[in-house]
Amino acid sequence: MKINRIFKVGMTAFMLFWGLVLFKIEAQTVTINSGWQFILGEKASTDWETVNIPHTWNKDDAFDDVKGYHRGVGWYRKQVFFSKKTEDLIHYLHFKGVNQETDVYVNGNHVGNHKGGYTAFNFNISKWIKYDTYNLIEVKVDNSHNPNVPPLDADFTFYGGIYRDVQLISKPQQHISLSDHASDGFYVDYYHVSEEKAGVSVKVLIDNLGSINTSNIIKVSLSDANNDALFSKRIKLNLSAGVSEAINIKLSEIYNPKLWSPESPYLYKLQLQLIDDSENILDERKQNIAFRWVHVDADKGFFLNGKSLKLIGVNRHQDYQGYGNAVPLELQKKDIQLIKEMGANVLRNAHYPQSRELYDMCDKLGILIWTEIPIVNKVTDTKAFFDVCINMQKEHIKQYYNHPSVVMFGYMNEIYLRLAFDNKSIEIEKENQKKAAFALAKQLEQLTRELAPNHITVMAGHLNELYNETGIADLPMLFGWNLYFGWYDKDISDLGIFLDEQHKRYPNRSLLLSEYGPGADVRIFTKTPKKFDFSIEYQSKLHQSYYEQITQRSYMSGMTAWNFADFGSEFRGDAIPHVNQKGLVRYNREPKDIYFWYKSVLNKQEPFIHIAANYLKGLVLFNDDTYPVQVYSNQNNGDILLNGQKLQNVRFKNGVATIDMPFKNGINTIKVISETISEEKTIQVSKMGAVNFETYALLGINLGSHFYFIDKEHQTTFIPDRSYEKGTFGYVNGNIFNVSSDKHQGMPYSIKNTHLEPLFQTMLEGCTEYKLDIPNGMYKVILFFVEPKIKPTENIYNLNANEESIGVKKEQRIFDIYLNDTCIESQFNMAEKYPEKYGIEKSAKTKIKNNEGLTISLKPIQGKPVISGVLIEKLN
Ligand code: GCB
Repeated sequence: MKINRIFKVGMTAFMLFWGLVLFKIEAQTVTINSGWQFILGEKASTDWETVNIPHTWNKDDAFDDVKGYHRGVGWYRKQVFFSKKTEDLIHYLHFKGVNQETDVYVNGNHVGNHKGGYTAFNFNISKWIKYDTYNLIEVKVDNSHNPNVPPLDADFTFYGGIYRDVQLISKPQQHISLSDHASDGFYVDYYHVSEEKAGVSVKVLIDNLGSINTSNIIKVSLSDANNDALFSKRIKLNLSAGVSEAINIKLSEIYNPKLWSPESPYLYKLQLQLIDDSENILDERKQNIAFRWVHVDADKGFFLNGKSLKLIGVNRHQDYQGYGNAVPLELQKKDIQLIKEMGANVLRNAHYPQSRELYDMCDKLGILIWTEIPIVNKVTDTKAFFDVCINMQKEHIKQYYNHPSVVMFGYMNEIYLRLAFDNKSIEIEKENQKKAAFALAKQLEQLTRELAPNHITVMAGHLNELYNETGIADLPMLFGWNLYFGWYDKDISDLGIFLDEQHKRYPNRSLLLSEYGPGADVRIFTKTPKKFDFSIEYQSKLHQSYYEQITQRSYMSGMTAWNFADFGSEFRGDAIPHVNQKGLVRYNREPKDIYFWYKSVLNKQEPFIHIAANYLKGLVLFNDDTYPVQVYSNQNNGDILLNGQKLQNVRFKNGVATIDMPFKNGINTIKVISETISEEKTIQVSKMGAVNFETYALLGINLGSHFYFIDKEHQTTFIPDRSYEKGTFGYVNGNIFNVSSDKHQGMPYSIKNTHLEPLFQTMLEGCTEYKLDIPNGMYKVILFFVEPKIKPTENIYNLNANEESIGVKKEQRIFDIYLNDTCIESQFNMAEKYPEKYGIEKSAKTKIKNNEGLTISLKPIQGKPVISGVLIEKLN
């Protein structure tokens, strides 16, 4: 009795502490996202926090200055009340996405394990449930590296947690199956699809989990987009106790069906009902379906409904600034809207299946989908790994099969990437790796063709002969090349040359450009865009050229830009560390200029003009210098006006015209007038003759760099460096420091203690004198330094070969720092005094007199001095 009371009191406290909600469950689907208890690491009695799903434990630590992020275990738990009234129902826990291995327990009983972070799974938990009381659901999630679960290695962050909805699905004992790889329990196929007629057939799986035989009816109905009924069919079934049945139902053909396409995504509605002998509806499903057919031709590219269609679109990762992968669905849906507005007709969900709700949107909006599972960079040659991959592809195909938007099923990305950079394994090991990847690809290809016979099978590879040599590129129906000419490899113009050569060598292989694009940071702009400088201009240049090269080649099925949005990749040291910045929109989905350029070439719906000057903040020009501004439009031509004066009439070729703007000092207004619309933008420009501080109080210079860098922290734009000429400023000696001769990012690493990577990463080396002919007065001078020679991290995406000048140990460089004759720091030795990759600011006040200007001297004691930036503020 006493024990019982203590228990009750304990339970009440326990329940209050957990903030439980009591709800009654009937035959229904309930999303149980709120009020979970969570603990990072192993289960403990204290330190649980309350969280809501979607949830990840890596939304912050994957972006901090500390290397790595928590890859291990996290526990979730929740109490759920089950009423006795639901005792006859079958209860499933449905997880839409948990990264990456999950173990589920109900009242302490292990109900199941699932491997793989991007597909849904169900567990029938009925036999462990206690009624008229609370039931403890515990979920152990583990995102540790597991050699038997893909992805093993990839350029994106593997955020851990329950990051998609969790549902409790309660069904009568006879229901449309939930046990076939967490699919919807039915598969829609089409027969005789043509412009004249089209038919639908459906395979439905029915489970009778009760202990008696039943007689039921399965009813299939088809209606048009206005809900007007077209056909309906009822089939009688005798279901034996404890047995699952598969029923194939063929509906009559429709004449003159409305075909589905990006311009006209017409959807029909299919409804399935399982009915008992008293005409009660036991279970039902609804699915939008569409009539369309696709094929690829090695010479003529991609065809939809028998007509050639150049696929042009984007790849997408699912994460979002501030959320990791636990992104509210509404935000994700906006992505699909943005992709449609851009005019894209294709979306590659790279490198894993994404929320099904987004596929629903693509069905409705008319976006074709390439969907794939995350077997990326390498495979493990074990049966366990192969089994997980096969199961994952089964789940993937079965769960996504019915979406009309899904036309391509893929299963591998750049599977030879690690092998190509492997300089540790011996030849025989490499041969084995080649064979293992090929063997797995062969199995997955066969499986995909069997399960999805009306879809196109796909795979993507990187720039390497291995895909040809092994023959892996000829397994899928369509092979995607991920090509980064003008970024990781050679020049932008090499794209077409490479593709033509491939097409000639492999005339029967259908090709698509599955990835391309440079990193771009909206804080960086330049008149002289270069490879790896992260400027918005280089992004525009590369995308525009790629578009031209692909659209000129009819054998190319299409192109999908890498990437729709910037995304998290923890090990990266780009201009924003831990983020891959190749997005057409930023990590917070704010469009970069290039997004609008795509819109101008792809979206012909409404007249559109965009002046690509959103990010030209703090532009400084010397004397008569002009600045090239791009205008994007889907119009034929337009008048360009600057400050009310007509400069010229331009023709928009491939959506773009570039105009050299003779800006004046101060605010400038650019106006573009086309036949139907006009667009205006103002931009603040400082014209610089002598360095006189008349038009600005702050002068920041990005040393060793050709680009402007907008720095919100110091409220200024650092301007490009130059060699000294009397009357202005610049370096007297020294060289631009680059870890790689053809890449212009200086050092591609995350720098601790700062967000100003583009300022620190680029620098001058061996500069002992830097002169600024500034007028007399009091100044505050800040100098920026970082030691560039550090241990390289293993980052094959940034630089691949060619890291000539990166040292393996920190270099001792010791120098004195002078402002004119005053030494502000002696024996400056970064390697010794500061942590690795640490951004250092040295600040001092100095008085300039006798028109002597300012000379910054870095007097070497050992090694060559380096310096990344100068910021000068005139005090009086
Ligand atoms: C690739 C990979 C992709 C990377 C991308 C990049 O080829 O397929 O996962 O994120 O390159 O940005 O380097």
